[in-house]
Amino acid sequence: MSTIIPEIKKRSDYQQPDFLINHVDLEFTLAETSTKVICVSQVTRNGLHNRPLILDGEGIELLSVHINGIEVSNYQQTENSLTIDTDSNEFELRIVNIINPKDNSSLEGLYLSAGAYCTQCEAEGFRKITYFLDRPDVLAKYDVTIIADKKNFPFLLSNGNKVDSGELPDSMHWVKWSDPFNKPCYLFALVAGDFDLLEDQFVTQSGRTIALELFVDKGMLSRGQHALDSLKKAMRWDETEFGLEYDLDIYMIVAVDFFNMGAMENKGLNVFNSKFVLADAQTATDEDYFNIEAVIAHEYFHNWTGNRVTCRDWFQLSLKEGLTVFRDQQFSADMSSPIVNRIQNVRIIRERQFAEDASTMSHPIRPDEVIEMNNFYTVTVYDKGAEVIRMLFTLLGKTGFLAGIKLYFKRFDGQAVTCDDFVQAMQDANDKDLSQFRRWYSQSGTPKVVVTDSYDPSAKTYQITFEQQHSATFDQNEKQDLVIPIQFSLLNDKLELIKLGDAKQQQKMLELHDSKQSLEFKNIDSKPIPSLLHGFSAPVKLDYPYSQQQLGNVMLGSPDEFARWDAGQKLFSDCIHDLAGKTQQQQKDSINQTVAMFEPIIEATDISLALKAEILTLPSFETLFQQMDTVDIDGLNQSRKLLFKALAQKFQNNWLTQYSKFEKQPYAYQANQVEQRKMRNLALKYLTLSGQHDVEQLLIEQFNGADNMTDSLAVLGAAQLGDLDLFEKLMLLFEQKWHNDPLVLDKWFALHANTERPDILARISMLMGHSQFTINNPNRVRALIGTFSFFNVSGFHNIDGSGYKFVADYLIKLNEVNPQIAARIITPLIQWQKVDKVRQQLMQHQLMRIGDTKGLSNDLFEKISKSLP
Ligand code: 0A1
Ligand code: ZN
Repeated sequence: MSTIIPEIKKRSDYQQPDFLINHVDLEFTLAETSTKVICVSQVTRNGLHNRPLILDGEGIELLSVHINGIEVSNYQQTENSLTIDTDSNEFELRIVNIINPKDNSSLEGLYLSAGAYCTQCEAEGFRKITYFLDRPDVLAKYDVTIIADKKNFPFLLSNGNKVDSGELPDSMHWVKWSDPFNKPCYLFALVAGDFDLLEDQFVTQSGRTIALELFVDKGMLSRGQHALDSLKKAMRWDETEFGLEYDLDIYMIVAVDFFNMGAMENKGLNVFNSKFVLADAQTATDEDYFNIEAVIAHEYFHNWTGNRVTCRDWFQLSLKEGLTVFRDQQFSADMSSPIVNRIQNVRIIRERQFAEDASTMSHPIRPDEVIEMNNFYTVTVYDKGAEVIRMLFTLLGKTGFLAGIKLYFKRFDGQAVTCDDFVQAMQDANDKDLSQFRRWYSQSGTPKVVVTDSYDPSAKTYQITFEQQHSATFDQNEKQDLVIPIQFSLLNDKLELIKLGDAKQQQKMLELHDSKQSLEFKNIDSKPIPSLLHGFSAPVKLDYPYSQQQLGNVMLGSPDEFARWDAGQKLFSDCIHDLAGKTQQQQKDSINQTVAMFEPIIEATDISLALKAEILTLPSFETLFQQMDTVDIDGLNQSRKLLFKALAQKFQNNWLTQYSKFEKQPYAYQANQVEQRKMRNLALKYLTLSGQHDVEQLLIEQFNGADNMTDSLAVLGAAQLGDLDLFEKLMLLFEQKWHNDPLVLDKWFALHANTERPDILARISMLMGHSQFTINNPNRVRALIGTFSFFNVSGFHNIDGSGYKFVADYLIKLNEVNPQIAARIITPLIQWQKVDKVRQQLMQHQLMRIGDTKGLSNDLFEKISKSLP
């Protein structure tokens, strides 16, 4: 490992800032390699002390420092700070510096994205723009002037309202923006470029008219409408559901091609990865449409949960992210199918969050220690964080939850606060003691809830016992009991619901807070089947000794759609796991038995088509992986394929019926069409796998006749699964059609990257030379290298270690270009804990190689150093 050990920051070390900045005047003169930044801050000393002012800064060329108009030179500069000693308690600080956006490939601070200037300041990117107190608890009002060449940069944008503009000699122009709201510098944004502009308006519930402006690459205007419509839906939804109205007169969204994450909620000026803005039927799938609506909403909802009330320090990130993800999940559920949404949320938790918690990167939703903050924009902070908020919602009820939210804004609007402040508001508004619940914020790991039951036929009583179990994680040995809401119901053997409790309720909620709690039900005629964890009421692993028959009953008869889906998934996964060590005949028998249980689902009329398609979808390899302590990679992959094929063959005729029964309509992103496409394309997959000889014809017809990307891509996905020559042929045609459209081509890169073939590494190396591929664009890198390492099981985990070496070689290069993306793509390599010993060693060897890289970033250092024994 590299020898310079970066500083570990601890949550418990939090100190108030020594100085505050309440107003900032920024002036940018944009030039590719030398942009001039003038930053005039109104600074006040915070408290009685005589410590110097220490500003953060990285990669900045300092020109001058003035205090109250007088140039000073008694400052000290280090690689990442500027220290200024002064006696003044209140002063104007003027800093002039130069930065180089062109050479900034980290995509943090000010950088160039395909010729346009843009910024990304969360979490700690503002320090790459100028020396500043780059921490979220320093809130200031910003006035920003941008000066640039008018021809190439007709649009000059920043936060707030445009207050003035003018022309300058040499075809330059300037625009001044003023943001009336206090904000931390991570919400600052600047964009300059030439775009196509889509304009609209939104009238708020109180009657104010808001200008909506969406900026996209030239020629992409027709792909912006869905994003704009989504924004208006999100604005209305936040008013009706949360009573929250937008607060500025203008809301701008800019789509850029080079972006590390999904999007960024900068006040009044969101910057988006173009992947989450641009859509039309030809180029975007139903999933893309869905994601765009969700991400647009997510960033919009941040205006209150994140911007109006922000985080005191970065350890509190889940304060804004967990809450905002919960809000966007509720919104998406209201906009489309709640059950499909919930299933999707749970898949993320089970495939990725459980994996994170089982790895050396395990951390609570409010981490205690951080080296590189960018490493903590995780599924734990975001998605488990949202599950924690959802549990509060379940425990307090909608009314109680909204009362808590109201109090939270009343108390903290305009402030930078902590997760504890949030829970306190929930507690006070509901008069409910949440002290034990708070442990969800400090404890990492996936709890296990073990359920046992017994029935006494003579007394007609049924007893059910819930026990919570917690194992040590890599970051924490000591664990405590949590408050776990468990929603459940009981079914009798006729699949009827048994009434529970006095209120004649059929669903019960147990608040499990002790390590073990039992409930007893009287007057029960026969041993019930428990339907457990309705709606995935807590992010836990559930353990109940279900028989296959009982699972079948829950799948067919539970009142809760989530529980029905979950029972089906368990039937599938039990079958897959049990195949190991069986003879071929035993495997066949057990597969047939499982498959037969799904027959009634295909025929079912009491569930939506969308849910039906979800139930008939096998659990992913990643989900199955997380269910085991040690995994035989090849065996698991093989077993999953066996079941997949058997389902395809057993229901061959049904798949053909499902495939053919829906009348084709011109593409629209509408619920009924989406679910029909989903079922039809699932059926197409199964048909291909079933080996029916005329399936090629179907594939070709759909490929040639498709008026939308969902259907075209489904053909490629199916052909890939069938291992057909046709796959290669169609991929070629696809590339010819879309080679000028990188966002579409990403789908093609990804399909190549997760194809199982012996020469996969040669194929990926060749694709790295494709004219549209560049290591500088995170979307390309994620599509090709990310897909390979996360999803190509046989290629990445090749027992000769070539997959690991390939990824490691790439990461060593990417470390220099974009450490943030490198640290994301390393994830599968650090998750070696469950694989066999041979692979563990191969993986660790590659981690060590990366660890020895000269100039290793903090991002990679943190992940590798934790992960090596
Ligand atoms: N706050 C954004 C996520 C985000 C975080 C960091 C970024 O760059 C380093 C960019 C975006 C969100 O939750 O959408
Ligand atoms: Zn967010």
